[in-house]
Amino acid sequence: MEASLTARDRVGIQDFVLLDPHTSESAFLDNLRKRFHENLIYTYIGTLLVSVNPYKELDIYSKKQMDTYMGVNFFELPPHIYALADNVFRTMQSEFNNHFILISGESGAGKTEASKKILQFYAVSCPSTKLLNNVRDRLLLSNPVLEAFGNAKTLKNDNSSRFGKYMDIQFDHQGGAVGGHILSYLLEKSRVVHQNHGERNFHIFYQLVEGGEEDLLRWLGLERNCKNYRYLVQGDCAKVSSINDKSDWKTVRKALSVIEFSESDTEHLFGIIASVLHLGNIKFDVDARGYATLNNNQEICWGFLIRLKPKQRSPFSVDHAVYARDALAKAIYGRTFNWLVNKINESLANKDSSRKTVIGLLDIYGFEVFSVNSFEQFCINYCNEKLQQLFIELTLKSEQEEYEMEGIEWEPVPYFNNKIICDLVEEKFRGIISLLDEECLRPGEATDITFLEKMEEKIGGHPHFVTHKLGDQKTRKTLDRGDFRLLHYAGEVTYCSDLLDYYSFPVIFKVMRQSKNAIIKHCFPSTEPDSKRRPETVVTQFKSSLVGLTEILMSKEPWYVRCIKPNEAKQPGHFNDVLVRHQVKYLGLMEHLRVRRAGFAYRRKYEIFLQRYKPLCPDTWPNWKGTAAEGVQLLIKHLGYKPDEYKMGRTKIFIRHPRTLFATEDAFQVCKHKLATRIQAKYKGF
Ligand code: AD9
Ligand code: MG
Repeated sequence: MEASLTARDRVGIQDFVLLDPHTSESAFLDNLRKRFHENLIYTYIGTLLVSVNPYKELDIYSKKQMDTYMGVNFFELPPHIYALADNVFRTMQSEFNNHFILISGESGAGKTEASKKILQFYAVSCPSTKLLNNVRDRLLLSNPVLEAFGNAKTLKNDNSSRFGKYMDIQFDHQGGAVGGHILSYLLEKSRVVHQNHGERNFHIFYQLVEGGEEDLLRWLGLERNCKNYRYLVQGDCAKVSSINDKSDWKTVRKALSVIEFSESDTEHLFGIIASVLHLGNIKFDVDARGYATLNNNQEICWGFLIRLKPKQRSPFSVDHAVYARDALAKAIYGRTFNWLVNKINESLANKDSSRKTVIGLLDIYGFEVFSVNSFEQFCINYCNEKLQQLFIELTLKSEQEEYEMEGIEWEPVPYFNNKIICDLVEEKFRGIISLLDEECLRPGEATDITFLEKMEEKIGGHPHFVTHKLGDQKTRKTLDRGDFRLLHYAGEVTYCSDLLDYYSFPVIFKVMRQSKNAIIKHCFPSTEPDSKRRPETVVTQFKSSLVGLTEILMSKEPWYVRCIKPNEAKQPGHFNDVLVRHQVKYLGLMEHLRVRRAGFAYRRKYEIFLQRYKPLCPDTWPNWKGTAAEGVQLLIKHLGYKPDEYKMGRTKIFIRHPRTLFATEDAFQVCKHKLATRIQAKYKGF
């Protein structure tokens, strides 16, 4: 039986566009499953790449594989992330414009791995010189450093990104990688002081304690035992079988030196990591009047990196003092992380002012649902809504609008537009963020419940918003009084309503300025905005940063990698139909396929198309007086395009299959080569 299966039966089809035109969701799933079981984790929908996490090492990322994919047309080899990377690179070079690759999918689906594979491909495949090798190493090694400080083990993923990352790789005229720039988005700072059961703090803490050299630990006053640090044990899983903190420590150390961190930078950096651990161990006693006192001067000395007077008394209750301690630990870590990103950027910066093109890589924390979801999940999931919205805008919506505008006959494909959920969160005056901001303006009066009531009053009728009081008709599941639920594009999430901005502690921040640690001094400047003037809330800042990101992306040409998680158990070989079907649905893959199939893979403005390909029929042009559209018509007649292969729009030519354009492009390359040889021959001997 097995032997009689055709190759197509066994390995499925490498581009969904080629499946039966009436592909059902089940057929889509069958194809994905077949390929997954054959270790074929990549499949195309046109130029979009679908990737299913194999949860095991595959032998498909070698240098040899990279070479195989370099400079080869998209559809000539089995789908691969290298094919996509190569195609983006070549398009950038031939059109000399900017691109970005949007990598999306839920937590643990393989986004970060995908982004690393792309970066590695560029590092290996781009033309290089000794100077560029430096840039290349720094680009590559920025990853382990940022992952150490910004990733952590969660229940969903042992190496979960807890910050959003957008990285521009800059290329010169020859296609050499000459620099880079990283933008980071909202780090999940609460993890520094609290981890849920089965989760860890950021990797760097464990790396330092497990792998740090004896001398270093002694100097930092640390013991080689994670269990001794309150900030490391709350999740009760300091050791993770898939993670080797000791060897990761060595990698990070080496990476820091390549990225040109000086000895004193690294000393100060690890000093801060240690100080956060010491801070976490500070205990407060209660004095006769109920105020918190500090008797353990040892920890506070390490913690604040300065010497305080013995028996320092705080003006807080113990609860407040603990809260202030944790707020400080979060602030220190968060600001140090930003410092780290800036420092890496300095090392990646390209000083040469000649014009460059960029490929942007977007790898952001994926959609996630836990049993308790708080402020950070709200931000992460909102960010994913925004990216889904961008995807819709750039593919489904704009694609269909373009056909309409260009007067191309078109049967519209219906799709779920998640704009309604984005609006629910971010609309001015009545979106959740606006309501949250309003509540933050009433410190002392506003509580979780007043915030909840405000939401019930203003957005209670919204079909994607549920609270206990509003009843559970929309989801038929019970809710606690303090919670609210959002029906996200990717699933329902119940949030606890303690999203309110917290108090700030200017007194303690002032203390930080006395620190001898250069990074701390830099991160807590004396020109800190006046604490009496209310700064923007964290969530509003985040919203603005996402608006900024959208603008950056909209100015570039998009490419997509949609990552799928095959099972919740992080196991190889398990393909959970229900889970995958759900992702195929919410990622909008079926709709994308329908639009792709009914539509046209390529389109070019008449002028651009004509300009590039007119050497292919040289006799026509010297006395040519017609419009660009007429010129293109002549050109494609000469090239022998069949009527069903293209359509002429108002301003552009639409080409149905990539292979048609590839054939034209190949012919063009041959023609260019011939021309160059002829010119060389002509001038030989001069
Ligand atoms: V999150 O939103 O940051 O929590 P990601 O980034 O989507 O998530 P990640 O890339 O970290 O997920 O992948 C999770 C794990 O899956 C990795 O640590 C690997 O163990 C595994 N993985 C993912 N992609 C591949 C792959 N192409 N080959 C082998 C992979 N293993
Ligand atoms: Mg990630």
